[in-house]
Amino acid sequence: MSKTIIVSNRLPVKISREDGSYELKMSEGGLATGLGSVYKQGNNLWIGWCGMDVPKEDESIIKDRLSKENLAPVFLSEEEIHLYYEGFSNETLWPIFHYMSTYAQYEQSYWDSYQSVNQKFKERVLAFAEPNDVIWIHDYQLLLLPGLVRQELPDATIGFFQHIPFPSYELFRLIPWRKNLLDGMLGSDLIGFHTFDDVRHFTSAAERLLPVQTTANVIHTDDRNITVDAFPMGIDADKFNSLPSSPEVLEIIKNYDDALGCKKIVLSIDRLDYSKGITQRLQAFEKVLLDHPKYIEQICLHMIVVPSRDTIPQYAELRDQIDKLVGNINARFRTASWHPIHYFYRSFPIEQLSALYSKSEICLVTPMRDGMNLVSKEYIASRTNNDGVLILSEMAGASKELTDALIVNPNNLGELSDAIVEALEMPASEQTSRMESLKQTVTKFDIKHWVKIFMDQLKEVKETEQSRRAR
Ligand code: GDG
Repeated sequence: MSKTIIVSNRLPVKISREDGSYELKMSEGGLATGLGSVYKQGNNLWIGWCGMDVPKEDESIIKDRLSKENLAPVFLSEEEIHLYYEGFSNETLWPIFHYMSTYAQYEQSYWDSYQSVNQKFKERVLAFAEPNDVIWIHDYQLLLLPGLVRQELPDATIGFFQHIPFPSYELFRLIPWRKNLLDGMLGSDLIGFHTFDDVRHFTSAAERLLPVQTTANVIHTDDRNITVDAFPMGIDADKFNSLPSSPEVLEIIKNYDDALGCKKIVLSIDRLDYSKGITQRLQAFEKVLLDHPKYIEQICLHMIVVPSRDTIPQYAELRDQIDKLVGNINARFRTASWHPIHYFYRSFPIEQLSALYSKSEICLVTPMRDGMNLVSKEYIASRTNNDGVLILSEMAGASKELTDALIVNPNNLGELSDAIVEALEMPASEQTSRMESLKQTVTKFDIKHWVKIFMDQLKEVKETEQSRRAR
């Protein structure tokens, strides 16, 4: 019987070492939840890096522990993490794919390691895969993997989904190894992105750089057809909708009522990343206080920045910039009983996030570029009274679906601060009509729907391709 294999850079599990033994904690993230219905069944499995440097002699312990959960680890050395993950994935592909080309490094050693780690993943896939299996590969760390697997298993069904944007050709062409990356991706039968713009950029790059033809969203190589399509990812909307009424979250909300000390809360939640527009958001908030002093002692920005990639110089620099901006704004505007920005550089349990989503009158999501942005959807799903206002950057994939948010260009400081004021003043009836329509979208197109439509289309394109070949 055929099985499904999910492959991603990281496994949906956190492993920690305590007193000489290993502890596993399953991830509660959206992708892990959505794909749980797939990888936990029967012989299906999920292959990925286990998230830590494991001593050789302990590898078999980890393998055995994980195999009980249908997980298969790939072991990466510290050097591989540095060159393949921090290096090529996050210092070459990430900035280019997010239109920050001046941040990109083109290091031969990064590329060499990216190739060899993708080979390593291939070996792991081949250790489990059989000819009729369905293999679903995720994201920009593994762009070469579909092609590598295809060479060994020509009949395998291979899907690939990229969670970050695909840039326009003029950006993508900057990468010295651009053709190899496209060749790798074209090993798939179905390639998915969050938006049609990404689909368009990808097919255009393939047409310009490779000897392929395209008809609509199908790319024809000499011997195969590859379908490219948009699959906007959703969230576990039921979970975010029911969390605010759970006893744990109600307790946190009760404590917040006394502690937050401002009439209206503007919420901001991101990983530390220059693509997320955090400094622009701070400047816009400052402009609101400057231009509209009536909001002093009335509003506050509750800002969570989750530590991420801070060994990479640009991330460390960004952290310093944020510290400085927050310090300046708080020093400039604070009063004896109030300060405008509550800034946290750490991550919180999901119950705490849920409490903040339900307490905050406004959610400010202003990335310079974002594949989708799930925070915007989680905020909507958490608004059980159908009030609150989402301010959303037009550069986030989510803006294509969430058209009833206040949509802004994050580079336009004036527009951003006007949107904050508009949100602060928005009548309750308008909030409700916008939020009801947003909620319909987020509830209908949730994570389960996303997994289903991708898997269904993968099956369909494979069947079409097989019957074409049989003719
Ligand atoms: C990539 C793409 C695309 C945040 N703080 C905490 C916490 N979070 C969770 C949120 C949300 C997730 O992290 C962030 O998701 P995003 O979509 O906003 O961003 P990326 O991490 O950059 O994800 C992105 C996504 O892939 C999916 O395809 O949307 O465009 O860049 O779920 O809730 N979770 C917890 N504590 C925190 O403090 N537990």
